[in-house]
Amino acid sequence: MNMTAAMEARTNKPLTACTDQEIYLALLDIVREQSAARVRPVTGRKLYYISAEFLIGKLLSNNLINLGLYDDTRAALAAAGKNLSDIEEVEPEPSLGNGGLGRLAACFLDSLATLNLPGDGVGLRYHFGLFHQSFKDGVQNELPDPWLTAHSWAEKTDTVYPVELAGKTYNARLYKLAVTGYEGRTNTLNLFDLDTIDESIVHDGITFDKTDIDKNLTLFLYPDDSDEAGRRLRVYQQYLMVSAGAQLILAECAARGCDYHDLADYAAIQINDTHPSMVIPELIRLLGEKGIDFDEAVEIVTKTCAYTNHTILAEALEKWPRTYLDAVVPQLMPIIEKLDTLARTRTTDESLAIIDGDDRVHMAHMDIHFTHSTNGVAYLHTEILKNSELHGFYQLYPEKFNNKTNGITFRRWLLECDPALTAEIEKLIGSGFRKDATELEKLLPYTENVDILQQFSAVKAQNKRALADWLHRTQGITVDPDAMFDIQSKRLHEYKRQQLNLLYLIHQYHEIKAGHLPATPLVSIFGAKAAPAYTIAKDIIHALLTLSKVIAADPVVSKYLQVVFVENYNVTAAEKLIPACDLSEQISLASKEASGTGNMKFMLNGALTLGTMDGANVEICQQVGDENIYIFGQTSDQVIHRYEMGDYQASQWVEGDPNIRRAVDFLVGPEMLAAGHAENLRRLHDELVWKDWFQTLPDFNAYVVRKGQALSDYACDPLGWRKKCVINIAKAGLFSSDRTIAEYNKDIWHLGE
Ligand code: F58
Repeated sequence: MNMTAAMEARTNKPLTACTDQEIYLALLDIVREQSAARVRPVTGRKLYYISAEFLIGKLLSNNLINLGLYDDTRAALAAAGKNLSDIEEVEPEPSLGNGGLGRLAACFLDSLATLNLPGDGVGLRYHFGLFHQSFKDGVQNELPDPWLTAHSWAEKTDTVYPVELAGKTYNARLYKLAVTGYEGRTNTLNLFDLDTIDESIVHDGITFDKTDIDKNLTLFLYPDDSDEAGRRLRVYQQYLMVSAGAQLILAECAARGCDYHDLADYAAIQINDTHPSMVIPELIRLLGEKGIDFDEAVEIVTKTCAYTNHTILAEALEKWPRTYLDAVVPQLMPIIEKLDTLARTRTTDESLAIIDGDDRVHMAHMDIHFTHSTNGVAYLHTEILKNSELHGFYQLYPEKFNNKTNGITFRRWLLECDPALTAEIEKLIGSGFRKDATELEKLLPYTENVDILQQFSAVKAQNKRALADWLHRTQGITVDPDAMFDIQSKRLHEYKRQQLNLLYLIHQYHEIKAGHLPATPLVSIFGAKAAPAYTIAKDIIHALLTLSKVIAADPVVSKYLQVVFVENYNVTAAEKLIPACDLSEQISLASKEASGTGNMKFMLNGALTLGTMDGANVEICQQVGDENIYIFGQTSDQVIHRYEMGDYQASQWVEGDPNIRRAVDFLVGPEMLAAGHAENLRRLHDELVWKDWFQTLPDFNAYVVRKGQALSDYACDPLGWRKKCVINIAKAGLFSSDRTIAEYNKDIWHLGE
């Protein structure tokens, strides 16, 4: 396509005379037209991936790549003296997700369309997303994160479904967002919203009246659930999503000739974690309205639906008090009760019941009983589900359990975010890896070639300079691109152990002051949002921001160490950080990170992993070999054993180890108290000394030693380091979401058949 002509046909003036906004709108229009041309008819089974989150990131460049228009667009713009990256900045990032689970959903949509599989997403059109994070006085502040503009990618339709909430009928309007595949078909992300939402009710950050459902229902993703009104609001949201989603699914299947008895031949529904679990009783209810009796409806729904578990943290497995469901979705409670009775005919084990003795409804239990597949998201995670967390269910339904190790789309996480690396790879092995990621292994023979290793080093250096520029421009932060870049970017959670990294940095501060200089200057970069009501997580952010100030003010230490906390970490920021990373921090407490997907993105972009044997790190280690990854710390068996013994006392580790004591006590020492807030720092200190639920201290020394090794390898043997990086890139093929989706399709969905 002649992109200059196509754009100018829409702007009605030469590109040279257009603003970035005008060019953006012209490109949006071209992409819409081109994606529409790739919509294909559906035959056989179609997937509906229902998820509270779709963390899709900006769409312009991704769509241009997938439609094969990227290079031509860049060239056409360059000829007019314009830059595609400036045009990209016009686009707001959609705030439809939070973390790994939401980003996974987005990668899956990309792979489904790329593999030419019929598969749509179903979710909600949040107006303000999770929140926009800003730092004020060293503390996280939450603000709305607006992204909807008059020209949003999600298009309003005339389709409206009635949804009954607490006895009142609401109209769920459907918005459709085109999902383009790489040289593939176009699918749809279906997002529901209410016309009555009133953004003006939000005040003082992200506060609003949680009871005014007409006006608030789709304002925020995961509204604060620290009070009852907030928890009920989440139930309202979930039911809006599943009821409208179920009506859409039934309508689409009926339009293709389904008589509802054969629903499973037309639809496969993947329940992404427990937020959409009410789709099970809702479908049974709707099938009942179509004249299908309860027993048959249960059978149909079980055959149609499958469930993915993303966590073993008990507090994240939703259990709704029956009183909430009675109040918000009274039409579902009789069905959930019948499902509970039916489940009890299959097992006498009370711990597997749907409704427990305290009248709480266990959403995951309903999923496992009444879907045909339950999967974990990495080998280790699935083993832990089978052998401990969900062992009773595994004994009851061994055939339902399966593993689907997560993956990432290489279109966004290599082609789009790292064009320099992509070009380097292409020069060596051609472009086959774009479609078949395992072809990256063709890089392996080049790992002995010094010239080529140096070229890879040059690409990394270029990406680090680009990150330094971006940090300077957008956050006012200056970093030295010649230092080693060490990055921990992910949701803020104690199990992910940003606090372990914090203690290391304090340790290094002391070591440098004592004259024990590190092998290389280090820039430690963090990106993370803490849930607004998660106090300790916010204290960890505060401690890192305070330490950053303390180090920057020290003329000696600041020559070797810098701590950077990127504000408002999101997909756009990730795309800048990941290509520039040298050392990727994947340091969760073994057994707690279900998979991780950031670990895969960093590896693919030529960073080495410093990590525990947790989640997909285990499989990364298997792929690259022990010598090309920095593994440390307790194994999951050791961790689980320590929990079982119940005798872990953090204070003994503090008392018994002078280095640990020095690092922990520094949090409440004069330097930190002078720069930060005593209340936050004391609370974090006490948490670590008296609780440390995620066993940071037992892994502290191993972490210090292993990280020291990584720093010295990086500084003393740059070619050896680069060789390891290229091996990581070459072995990343397994972690393509195309592979993951092909496995889901083969084992669970059987789409198009
Ligand atoms: C993540 N879960 C897992 N949950 O933590 C990660 O290991 C995995 O790689 C990823 O899913 C994809 O499988 C996750 O992102 C959430 O964000 C929860 C949503 C509900 C509120 C609490 C956090």
